[in-house]
Amino acid sequence: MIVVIIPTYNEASNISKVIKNVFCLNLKDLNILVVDDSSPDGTSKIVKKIIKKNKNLHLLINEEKKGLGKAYMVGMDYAINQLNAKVLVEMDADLSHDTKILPNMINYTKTHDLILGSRYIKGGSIPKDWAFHRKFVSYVGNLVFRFFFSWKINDWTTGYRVIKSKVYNKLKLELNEDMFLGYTFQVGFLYKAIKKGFKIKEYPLIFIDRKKGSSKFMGWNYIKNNLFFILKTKFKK
Ligand SMILES: Nc1nc2c(ncn2[C@@H]2O[C@H](COP(=O)(O)OP(=O)(O)OP(=O)(O)O)[C@@H](O)[C@H]2O)c(=O)[nH]1
Ligand SMILES: [Mg+2]
Repeated sequence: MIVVIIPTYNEASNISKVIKNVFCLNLKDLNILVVDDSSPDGTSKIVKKIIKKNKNLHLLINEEKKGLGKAYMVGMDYAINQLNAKVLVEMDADLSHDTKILPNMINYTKTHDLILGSRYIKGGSIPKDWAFHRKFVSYVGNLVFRFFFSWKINDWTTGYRVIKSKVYNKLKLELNEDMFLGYTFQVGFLYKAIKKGFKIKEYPLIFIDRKKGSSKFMGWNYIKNNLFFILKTKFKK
């Protein structure tokens, strides 16, 4: 079973379309799990309506907004324990992640444990019309992670990933810290997967900027949390 996990916070304008795009791929044994943090815009109501017509769609609602990492951890536990997932997919709800490349990414699970949709390899890209500060944070952030952790990975912060369940099972106890509740989850997960020797592949991703809904990306918080993670990892005794 493959479970595509889509974390949502106020994605009412995008959620139906992303669900449709994934199911249109007609992949065998594929379910979608939406993990919503009680979005005030009613995202979960829309998902509940679609569930009535589609038994391959599931919804988890967190009472509180505890961040992206927490949503993924809750979702991955549910996907593995309740839906018997062998492969997990991380995908944003805002249509930034091209679903058409998903079958090729999943195909690489034959030879790899973790497949990253990568914006910083040949064939991949970040949006041309991104504001300067977004480009700067993304590009320089990735350089910093490469410098401190590994030059072998080009896109450390991508949120489009195919992950064998065994990778999450191996890492989850180490990720159960406050530090990983937010966006730092992505970098922390990857760092720990490399350290454990899992096989990683990067696949080109042309990242499309969101057209609807608003970004939850908080620049300063993101930088602060990631710097804290680097310091803690690199300079602890
Ligand atoms: N459940 C949950 N989902 C979240 C939370 N924060 C963000 N998300 C979802 O995580 C995904 C990525 O968030 P975005 O706001 O698109 O962040 P981003 O892609 O880095 O930023 P943009 O490019 O500006 O969209 C989206 O599907 C969000 O709805 C959260 O606290 N809880
Ligand atoms: Mg986004």
